[in-house]
Amino acid sequence: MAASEYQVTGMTCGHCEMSVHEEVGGIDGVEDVDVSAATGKLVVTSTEPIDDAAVLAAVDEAGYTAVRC
Ligand SMILES: [Cu+2]
Repeated sequence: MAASEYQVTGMTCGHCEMSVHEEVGGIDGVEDVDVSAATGKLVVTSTEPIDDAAVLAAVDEAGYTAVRC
């Protein structure tokens, strides 16, 4: 199990959290997604170390911008 942390900008509410959760949760190997619009914190738990580029692309797909912490 591996956990990676990211900082997301642009989220304002629960719907934003859900969009990010859905997109990131769709990545292969992702077990759990913890995302907070209040702090912008995104923690991705995965079976294997996750590809940062895949997470950043998924967040971008949801309409937000993320950087690896
Ligand atoms: Cu929102």
